[in-house]
Parts: sequence; structure tokens; C-alpha cells
Amino acid sequence: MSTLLIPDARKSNLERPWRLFIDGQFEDGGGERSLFDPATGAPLCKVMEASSDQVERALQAARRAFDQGPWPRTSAQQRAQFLFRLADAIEARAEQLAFVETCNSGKPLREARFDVAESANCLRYFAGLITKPLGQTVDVPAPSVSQIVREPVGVVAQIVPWNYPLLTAVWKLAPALAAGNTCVLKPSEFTPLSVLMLAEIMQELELPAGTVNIVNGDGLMVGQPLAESALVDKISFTGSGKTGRAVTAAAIGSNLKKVTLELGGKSPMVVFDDVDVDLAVDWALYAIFVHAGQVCSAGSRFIVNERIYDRFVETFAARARKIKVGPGLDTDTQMGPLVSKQHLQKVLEYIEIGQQEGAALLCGGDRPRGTIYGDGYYVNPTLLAADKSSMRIVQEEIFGPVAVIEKFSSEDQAVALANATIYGLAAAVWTKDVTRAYRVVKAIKAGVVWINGYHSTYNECPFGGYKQSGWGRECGPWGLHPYTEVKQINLNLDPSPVGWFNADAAFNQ
Ligand code: TXE
Repeated sequence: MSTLLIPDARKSNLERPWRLFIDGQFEDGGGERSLFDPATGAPLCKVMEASSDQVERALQAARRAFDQGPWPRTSAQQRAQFLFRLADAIEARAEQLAFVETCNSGKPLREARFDVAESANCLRYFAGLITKPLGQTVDVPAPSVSQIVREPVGVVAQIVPWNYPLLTAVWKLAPALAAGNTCVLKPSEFTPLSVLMLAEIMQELELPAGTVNIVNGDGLMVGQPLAESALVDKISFTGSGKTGRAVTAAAIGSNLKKVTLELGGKSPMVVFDDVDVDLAVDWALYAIFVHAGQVCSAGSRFIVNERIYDRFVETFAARARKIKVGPGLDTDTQMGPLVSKQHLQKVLEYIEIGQQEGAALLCGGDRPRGTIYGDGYYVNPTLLAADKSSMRIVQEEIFGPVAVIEKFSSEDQAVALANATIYGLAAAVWTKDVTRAYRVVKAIKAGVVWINGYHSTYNECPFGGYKQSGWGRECGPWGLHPYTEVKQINLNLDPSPVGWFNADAAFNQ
């Protein structure tokens, strides 16, 4: 198998220097990394990566741009206009962006197209939001009045992962820019391409120099210095719990910069026995196999009532076996490869661990065979039956096309199983009984709970986790506020002598 899957005419989108974006200019990096096509395992392109000096220069540029540059001093309306133009420009280049996203991350083209469209929507949402009232006045004792305003935090560092390279970046850049901050963003070392294209668009639209800087590279060389830097006022991170802890420790150990974390999950889908089983299975397949399970909110634990358990398993396994696994650029593909060879190894290891722990393999567990797959990083849709919630495959985030299924007999047991991990990002409840649905929703500790659905996320609504799934929320006003500092401005309308030494008078001020 070869890179022929990537049509020659479109290869030019990939075969060019991928550089760093610092202080409004693209520049060569201090090092270089080879990227591989997840669909074939063949070399894709090379990307330049930042040296320590370049990371420092990017931080200095963002600092200068915040302290002296025009962006934080523009009106909300001007910032909104830029974000609207950026959204239009993304849409004008949607096909190129989606193509590059698929080549780099492996996700099916239609999923990449969705991500690009959502990125434009997200920019428009925050463009609209920032021009709406954000402040308040508070009725404090006369003769003064307090006004509460929100100001940008300052320099924001943003570290994003490889599963939604463009969309997670835009989820962070859109509110940060709307609020008037300046940014240094580190894409994942595996998937920097679409974000670099975004930087090209920002440059064409003449975003003031230093407002957004993109530094490619790995976690230790580039990510850690961002978390440690005293030039940074806030850091927003999406990735694993382990790295999230390292980022937080660095923030605490340096200048106590503000921290927002989105750290993935092990999200349950609870299915009661009054549902249409075929329909519930349809959604369960979507919950786990979209983007091959590499989704922080993936429905990776099915908790199913014992009365419909066998039928659920049978239907799920039969349909999972029919999912068309293949290269993302093939429009028939329903599920693409995993992002990298390292990640493929991790997912295969978990399938092995599960069986060693005593889980029954109900479907998948292997890799698809055939010339079309080359050395691509594919795993077939997999379902494992777990009988103990202490199993590692129940507790740990696998982040691949691997779900576990557990059985329950009572509502209390279903809730206990749903809550029995360290995570609390998302959950779903499937039942026709609306009273029961709300009862269970209230009992589940998760940042988003879908009733008779899965995966719907909205730019307007908060996304983030309870427990060890993170700190804070993204999207909606909840996603904008962490990019602001709150300031109370108190105006004394009648400054008479303070009367500090006269207890009664002071009390009446
Ligand atoms: O994540 P990391 P990895 C989970 C998922 C996956 C596992 C490991 O279970 O299998 O994490 O993936 C940067 N200081 N999620 O190793 O390390 C890194 O370069 C600062 C869930 O890829 O968390 C990348 O840009 N930054 C998740 C980003 O952190 C550091 C999405 C994420 O990488 C750093 C991805 C350091 N010391 C993985 N080390 C989700 N929440 O959706 C690494 N990085």
C-alpha cells in the first residue's frame, strides 16, 4: 500500500514547509519532525518544531502584543468583525482544511468537514457573544455604586491534543480572542497542520502581530515551558489527566497562572429495558465509534438492563462487524484509523489486558486485513463484556474503538456503575420514562448528560467535566468567562469625610 490514496493533485497541500508562526511571521524551526499518514503508515510530510529560544520569543511576542499592541485595545465590535471574517475565510477554504485534517489525523473526510464547519460556527458564536452585555451594576449601600466589568486575562497559553486538531484549537482561540487576550498555542506534535493553515488565514486577514503565535513541538520541549512561563497569565489544556497534572503543577510552581483543564473521560450510556433496542444500539455505535473512539466524551461504557442485555449485545455485535473501516479519504469509510502507531499499540494492549482480566470479547479485538489497509493504524470495532467495575478496561480511558458492556438489574445499581470511575465528563440515559430519566440524570456526576441521545455539543452550551475530567468549562458564556478577569469598580457619589475615628459615622458610610 502507498500514499497513492492521497490524490496527486492535492498533495501540494501537504508538500510544503510547515513552519512556526511567531510575532505575525512564519519562520523555520530549530528542529523537524516527520509525520505519517495514519491511513497507510507511509510518510506524510515534515513539520518544523520550535527551539527553546523560539518558544521564549513567541511568549515575548504575545506579552508585547498584550501590553502594547492593538488587539486588547480594540472595541468588542472590532474583535467580533475579525472573528466573523475569520469564520468566512475558513468556510472559503473548508475543503482544503478538511482534506489536510483527514490526511493528518486519519478521521473520515465527512467528520473533518463537520469539524471545519463547527470551527466557523464557534468563531461566529463568540463574535456575537462578545458584543452582548457582559458587565453588571450592583446596588450597594448609598452613596456609592459598584460596576462589575470583565477584562481580558492577558497572555494565554493553549495546549491542544490530536483528536480534534482544528476544533479544539478554535474552541480555545475564539473565546480568548473575543475577550481581547493574546495567545501562544501549541498543537499536538502529531497533528499541527490544520492549525498552521489557520495561522496562514489569520496572517492574510492581518491579525496584529503577536496576537496569536503557533509553536509546534512536543510536550517537554514546548508544552512544559508554556506552563512554566511567568509571561503567561492563563493556561488552557486539553489532553490526558497525567499531562494535565504536570501542567497544573508547573502553573502552581511558577506564577500561579489560571488553569482550565479538559481531561477526557470514561463516559457511560445507561440503557433501560423500555427502549427500542435497535435505536439504542444505533446511538451506542455512534457514541463509541465516531472518530474511532478517539473522543473525550466517547460513550465507552454501556450499562444495560439485564432484560435486554442479550439482544443489545447481539444487535450491537452484528452491526459493529458491518462498520466499514478504511482510509479517511475513502468516502465509503465509516470508521478510520487511529492517529499514530504509538496510540495503536496502546489500544491493542488494552484489548489484551481486558481479556487477561477475564472480559469476554464480543466482537472485534483484531485488525482489519487487506491491501487497502497497508501499514495503517486500524483496529476493528470492539466490544468487551466486563463483570467487575474494578477492571482496568472499565476504569481507564482507552480512547479507541473499544467499548465495555456491563449489566444491571436495578436503577440504583445502574447509577452506581455509571458513577464508578474517576471521570465525569459525559453520560447518556436511554429510557422512555421521563421521570426516571431526570432522576438518573440528577444522580449521575457528569458535565453533560444526554437523554435518548449522544454526542450533541453546542457552541452555546458548556462542555467540561466533573471529578477528574477537568476544571472549568468550554463553550457558551461559561467558556468565555475564564478568559476574563472580573473587576469591581466602585464609585463614591458623595465623598464626605471618612469618619474613620467616629465609629457611628464610619459604619454609615
Ligand atoms: O496526551 P497528552 P497523549 C488521553 C487519551 C490518550 C492519552 C494519551 O486517553 O490515549 O490521553 O494521549 C502536550 N507539558 N487524551 O499522550 O500527553 C502534548 O504535546 C505540557 C484525552 O497524546 O495529554 C499535546 O499537545 N504539554 C484527550 C497535549 O499535551 C504537554 C485528548 C496532549 O497530550 C506535556 C488527547 C507537558 N509535560 C488524549 N506533555 C481529551 N481530553 O480529549 C505532553 N503535552
